[in-house]
Amino acid sequence: MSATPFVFSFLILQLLFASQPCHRFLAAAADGRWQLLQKSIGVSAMHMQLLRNDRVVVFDRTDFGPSKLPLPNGKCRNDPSDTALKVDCTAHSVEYDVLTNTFRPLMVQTDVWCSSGAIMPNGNLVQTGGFNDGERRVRTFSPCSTCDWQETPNGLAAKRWYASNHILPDGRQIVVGGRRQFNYEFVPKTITANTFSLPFLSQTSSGTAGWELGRNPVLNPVLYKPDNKIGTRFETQNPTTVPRLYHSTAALLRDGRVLLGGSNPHAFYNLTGVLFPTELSLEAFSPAYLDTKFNNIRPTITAPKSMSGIKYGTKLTVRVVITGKVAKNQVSVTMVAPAFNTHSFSMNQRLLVLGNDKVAALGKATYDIDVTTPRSGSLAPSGFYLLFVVHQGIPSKGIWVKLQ
Ligand SMILES: [Cu+2]
Repeated sequence: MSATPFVFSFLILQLLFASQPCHRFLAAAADGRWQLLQKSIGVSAMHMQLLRNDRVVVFDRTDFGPSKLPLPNGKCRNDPSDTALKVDCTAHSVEYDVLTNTFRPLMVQTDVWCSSGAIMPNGNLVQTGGFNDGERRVRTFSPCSTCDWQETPNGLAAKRWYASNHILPDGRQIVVGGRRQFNYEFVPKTITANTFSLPFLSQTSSGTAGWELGRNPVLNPVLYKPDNKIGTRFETQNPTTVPRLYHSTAALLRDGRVLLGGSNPHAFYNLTGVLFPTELSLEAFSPAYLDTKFNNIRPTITAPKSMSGIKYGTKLTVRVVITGKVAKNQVSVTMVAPAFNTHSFSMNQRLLVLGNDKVAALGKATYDIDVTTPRSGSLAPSGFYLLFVVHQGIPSKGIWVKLQ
């Protein structure tokens, strides 16, 4: 299921803008750039998870009728309990490859609608719950180019639709709540009782952000700059042309771009005749910090190599190349956990700013940055992180590291 290569689609976009000189994207006043990566991946990106191989698992729901992407090799899902289609030969999940801008269909067996998940210490996505026949499922996706979903029936002790997950210091996930579930549990299950009451969890009493009631979508991203003076910390970026409503997602990629998908899905992939149609496209947003005018102060990490293992509470030397003038007191090393995205927010978020011990120049443009890795699993559970070097607010491309 390969599609337009990245470079090609980017050129198309540039041409499109060039032919519309009055297009507001060209406004000099604001920053940030949008790329349409895929016009349609066939499913709506209601949930997204970046994996350690720079591929993103995307899924929507099975009770929506046929998607716009057939399953390969005549595969079909036979599901007598599905509320829309008992036999469905289309995909409701895809794997999107960031590096090649291609995607392939994946097969979920049960309804994953409005579900939750997190990356485990071994790098596998463990996703939980959903709707109808999917509400007690635990599903695993391990990163490999031919892998597909593995499902465990009754993997959850309680039915969970709209739960929230977070990784714990010991590497388990806590799965909290879900519709009418005022309790939490752990994945993998413990031998003893696995649901614990949490009575203060409650639902909103009124109001809704999605479906036919959503209005006034926000098209401009906002960059938050925590070190700026109060009153100047939010920087508005250039707008997209694609409204992304309630069921939309955004994931930080290793190269610093943000992948966006999903919106307001309508039953049966209804793409016309509604205010905000089901959105099957994927876009990339390049915030102002990726502008080429910052390339002379942008670090390039040359060591360690991506996928290196790092240990707790030790000195780590990160080598970078910065061609321009370096402000040694404005260099930091960060680690970002790949979050699980759904409903316009990310669960299992974690951003670590490592203690910067020393920046030493080695020749003309090469620098060694000594930092201390996180002290324990309480600060950073074991697993895969994106490590970035940030200089004067401008990030390098990330590398994957495995903290253990
Ligand atoms: Cu939802």
